[in-house]
Amino acid sequence: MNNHGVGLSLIGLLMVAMTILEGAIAADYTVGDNYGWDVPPNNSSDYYPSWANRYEFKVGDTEVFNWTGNHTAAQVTNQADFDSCNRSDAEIKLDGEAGVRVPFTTEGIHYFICTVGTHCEQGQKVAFNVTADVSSVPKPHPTVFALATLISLLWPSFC
Ligand SMILES: *[C@@H]1O[C@H](CO)[C@@H](O)[C@H](O)[C@H]1NC(C)=O
Ligand SMILES: *[C@@H]1O[C@H](CO)[C@@H](O)[C@H](O)[C@H]1NC(C)=O
Ligand SMILES: *[C@@H]1O[C@H](CO)[C@@H](O)[C@H](O)[C@H]1NC(C)=O
Ligand SMILES: *[C@@H]1O[C@H](CO)[C@@H](O)[C@H](O)[C@H]1NC(C)=O
Ligand SMILES: *[C@@H]1O[C@H](CO)[C@@H](O)[C@H](O)[C@H]1NC(C)=O
Ligand SMILES: *[C@@H]1O[C@H](CO)[C@@H](O)[C@H](O)[C@H]1NC(C)=O
Ligand SMILES: [Cu+2]
Repeated sequence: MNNHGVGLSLIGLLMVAMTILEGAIAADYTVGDNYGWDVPPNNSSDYYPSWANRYEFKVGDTEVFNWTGNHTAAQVTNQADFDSCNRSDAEIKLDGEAGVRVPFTTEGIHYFICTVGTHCEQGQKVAFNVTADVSSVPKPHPTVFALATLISLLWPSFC
């Protein structure tokens, strides 16, 4: 194998490694960060949307609803029910008294509300825009691709 061939194999290896690595990265997100899952300050309807806007949720990620007191994390199926805080088909996810972990297994908008009292009307609701896990659409990471190309170009000068 000549130098160029070695360089090309290296690119291939890096691409495979990167695909495996990206597939392995799944994040946990605590809803509301340190504030947790509660009626937002000042009943702010913008509190959870602006929290959610800071992240890109992927299939394989996990949401952690963390709370003290009397709340639920309940999934509703559509935007109309979410907007109107319609609890009638809400699927309550509970895993103990103080919180629940919800892994995202599918793409799409995932809607959650609290079904206690008027908490939902007071802004305790959150929608996640969940997109495909990058590992299901394998493509080289731009940085690694650039690095691999650079290494392959410089390879002869290493010898
Ligand atoms: C709540 O609203 C009051 C009055 O508008 C404001 O002074 C205060 O900073 C707000 N608190 C939060 C946490 O947004
Ligand atoms: C939040 O909503 C509740 C119920 O509607 C109301 O009693 C309370 O005064 C509101 N709090 C603020 C800070 O607007
Ligand atoms: C959940 O909230 C409690 C306080 O209510 C805090 O001590 C704990 O660190 C939080 N857990 C996570 C995962 O954020
Ligand atoms: C609430 O959801 C239920 C079940 O999906 C539906 O039958 C009902 O019409 C909804 N109510 C409103 C006000 O949208
Ligand atoms: C929590 O709130 C619900 C109303 O949504 C009520 O039925 C229930 O008794 C409350 N639980 C506690 C422990 O306060
Ligand atoms: C969800 O995210 C995707 C990818 O970022 C975007 O194309 C789409 O418009 C978003 N959907 C909504 C309803 O925000
Ligand atoms: Cu609540």
